[in-house]
Amino acid sequence: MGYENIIADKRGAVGIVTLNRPKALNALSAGLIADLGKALDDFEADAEIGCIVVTGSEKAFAAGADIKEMAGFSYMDAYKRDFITDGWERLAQCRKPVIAAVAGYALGGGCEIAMMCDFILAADTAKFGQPEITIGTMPGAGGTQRLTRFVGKSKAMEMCLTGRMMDAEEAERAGLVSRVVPAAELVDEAIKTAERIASMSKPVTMMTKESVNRAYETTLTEGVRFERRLFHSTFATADQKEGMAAFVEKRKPAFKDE
Ligand code: CO8
Repeated sequence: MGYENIIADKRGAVGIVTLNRPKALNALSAGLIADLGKALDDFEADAEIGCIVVTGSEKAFAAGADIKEMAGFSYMDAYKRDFITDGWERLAQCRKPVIAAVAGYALGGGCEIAMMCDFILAADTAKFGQPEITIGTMPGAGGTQRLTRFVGKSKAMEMCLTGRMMDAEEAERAGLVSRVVPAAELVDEAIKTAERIASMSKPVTMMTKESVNRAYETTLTEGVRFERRLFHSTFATADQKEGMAAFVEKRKPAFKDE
């Protein structure tokens, strides 16, 4: 799995994507986004993989879209290639669970792709922000929408209008990240968490992810109905039989992903 802009690695049941453009603080060039999309396609197709981790470097998860690449775009350049939907949304469309492990800068598109993952584990060095306003543009990969859902209107509005960064502690308080860990432990902790998720029944983790995500798309009544139908469908799986039998027999379940 050789890529120019990322490192894709498989550790047991966990797929790991490390964004790897260190000289540009992992700025999200078209090439990087294409590499990320291909790696996700491979991990999704690999039946062994039950969870994916996306991470960057100690200094930067990603410092945003590649400013040098897009600086000269005309409106027509952006419109014709549907700049943003060409590849970026691949992460949000993953069916397998994806964890963002963020150290250092997660700015602009970097913050946006972290928010496309299912949850964010942050190093104590993490800094989140939507600084597009400071370079004469605005978030374009869901920043105004997803950040608002994570942290509420007031904080999202302040961050998008001023470009102010949020540190890891504030991000945890605001609900943007699930947990903060020491920077030196970030990747190990993310992999450990991913291994735990991957040890569950894979189809049931996918259903659970689908159901949680539904909460962002629908009313409470419809969301609960959707959840109920998926919950009922777990009783058609061999893994539900195995999981409950193992509990009763006081042993570890051996899920078969069926
Ligand atoms: N794009 C291109 N190059 C970048 C970017 C970027 N976003 N960020 C950093 N770099 C490059 C720098 O140009 C520099 O390269 P060089 O050495 O060749 O000059 C190198 O990375 C190191 O950067 P700095 O010297 O600036 O490092 P500092 O430690 O001094 O500063 C910062 C770190 C604060 C992160 C600073 O680099 C910075 O402010 N970067 C830009 C942050 C930003 O504005 N991000 C938003 C970009 S716009 C965006 O993301 C829009 C998203 C919409 C969706 C996009 C769809 C494609």
